[in-house]
Amino acid sequence: LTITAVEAIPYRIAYRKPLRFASGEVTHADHVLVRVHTADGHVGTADAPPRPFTYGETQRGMVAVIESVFAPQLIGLDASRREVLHQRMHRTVANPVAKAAVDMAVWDVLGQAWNMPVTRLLGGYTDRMRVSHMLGFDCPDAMVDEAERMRDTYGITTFKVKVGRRPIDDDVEVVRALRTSLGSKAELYIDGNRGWSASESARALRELSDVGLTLAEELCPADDVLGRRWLVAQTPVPFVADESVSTPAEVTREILGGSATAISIKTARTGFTGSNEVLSLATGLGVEVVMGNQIDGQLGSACTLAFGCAKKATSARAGELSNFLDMSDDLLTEPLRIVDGEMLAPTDPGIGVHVDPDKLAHFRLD
Ligand code: MUC
Ligand code: MG
Repeated sequence: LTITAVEAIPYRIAYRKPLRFASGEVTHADHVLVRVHTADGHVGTADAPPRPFTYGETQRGMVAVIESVFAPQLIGLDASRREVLHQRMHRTVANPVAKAAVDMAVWDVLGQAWNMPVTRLLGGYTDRMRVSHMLGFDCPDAMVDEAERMRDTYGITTFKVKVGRRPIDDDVEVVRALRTSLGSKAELYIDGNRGWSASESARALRELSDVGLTLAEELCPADDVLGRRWLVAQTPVPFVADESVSTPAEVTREILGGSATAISIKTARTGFTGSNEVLSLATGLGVEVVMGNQIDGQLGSACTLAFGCAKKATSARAGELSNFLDMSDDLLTEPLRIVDGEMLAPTDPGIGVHVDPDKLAHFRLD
């Protein structure tokens, strides 16, 4: 399983409609496809979505760090020696999404070589996850229409609502409208992407106290250290740390510091190996997790699904798996399917999905 090449292929696929949220907007999947080749002919594949507004990575920067720093460190190494691989990559600080994609591509190689789905290698807890759909900013009517369409077409009944706009009343109105339209059984939670101050967040939570939210995510910045602790101490539902926890150490800091009471796990930023570390920390510290979405395409969503299905704690809640539905096209030979609000983990060896060479040739930018 000697690694012979690590490719970083930039590609661009348009979204049918942009996803807007408090820290930015995404109109195109300007991602990087990472492929790890081994001497015996295995090719592991994973996806790296750059999020400059979250981690500072860019598409060109990710290609550069993978080709010029990681590839020379990894070529010649046996793919099964993941600890060596990680120690080498971690000589470079930051770059979480580029590292995560290399990690997952290597797991894909191992699954293929050992003839086993990665989700089984990681734990094999269940074969399916319930799906949560993320609703980007729009007017109340449009957000309600989208939620109803997701429910009627795919059976999805869990929704994460983007908030963090000013004045806060606009978002409060949206969440109320969703509750009215979807009824008491639908699960609703909010994600502010750091858009509000701690006091605005507290006011919004008070105004929404009768709406029955199940989670509140990154309503204000973690860097507002005392304000955020003050907010979390009065939040009646788990307060999810997402972009404030891109490493295991940050998980420890946010939880022990009282700045979060739940963790969003994103395979796009911690891969499979780092997500395992984050999950162990979260369960060890006694806080809940949710499988988050980095505005992933189908390959990235398949990775989230593989990890989510592998463990009891990650499959307990609905995972954010559906935003690929808004892309105008994708790279896979077989599209992922959502039926009755659930997704089934792929059963082929490795990550278990396959890139269509013609689609890649069409969308690649290099
Ligand atoms: C989320 O949960 O915040 C939006 C920006 C990003 O990096 O991820 C998404 C979803
Ligand atoms: Mg979030």
